[in-house]
Amino acid sequence: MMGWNVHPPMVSLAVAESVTPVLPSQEAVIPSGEALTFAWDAIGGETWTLFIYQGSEVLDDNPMRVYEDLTSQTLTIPIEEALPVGQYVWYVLARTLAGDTGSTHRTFEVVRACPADFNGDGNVDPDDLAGFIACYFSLPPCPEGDFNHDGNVDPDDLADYVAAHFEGC
Ligand SMILES: [Ca+2]
Ligand SMILES: [Ca+2]
Repeated sequence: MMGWNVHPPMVSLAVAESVTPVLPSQEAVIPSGEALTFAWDAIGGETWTLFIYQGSEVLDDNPMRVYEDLTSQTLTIPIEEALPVGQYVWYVLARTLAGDTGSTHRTFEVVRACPADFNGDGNVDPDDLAGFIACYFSLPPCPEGDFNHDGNVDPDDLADYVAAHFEGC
């Protein structure tokens, strides 16, 4: 008599061995308004969840974006959903029925595609100059006042912004 040929269900019983961020690279600088592609390597895993946090630290309760149930090891955020200018940290969870495996955390920064467009409205006009000056002279200066990204807000930033402003984009 022929036996029943019973196939077990296709279920992974092991957690993923590893998941490793690939793109964007650590501390990548991405111009605003561009599609942004994330990619990761994984050993094991069935689906992936991508977490993106604003700032430079993972605050577990408060991701800015969560992309769940991804079935490939890449995700592109389209231009229409582009992230605003700022610092971000991200990681990926590789998920199986047996549990989750998290990647290391990576940071990246979204910067203005046109630095002189200080208010990000697509034009360089006097509003941008006024906005930069207000930022520069506020106490304490707002972080965007560090126009040359050297960690300080000082007269070099004002000079660099004014030069960029009159150069335009
Ligand atoms: Ca503007
Ligand atoms: Ca500076």
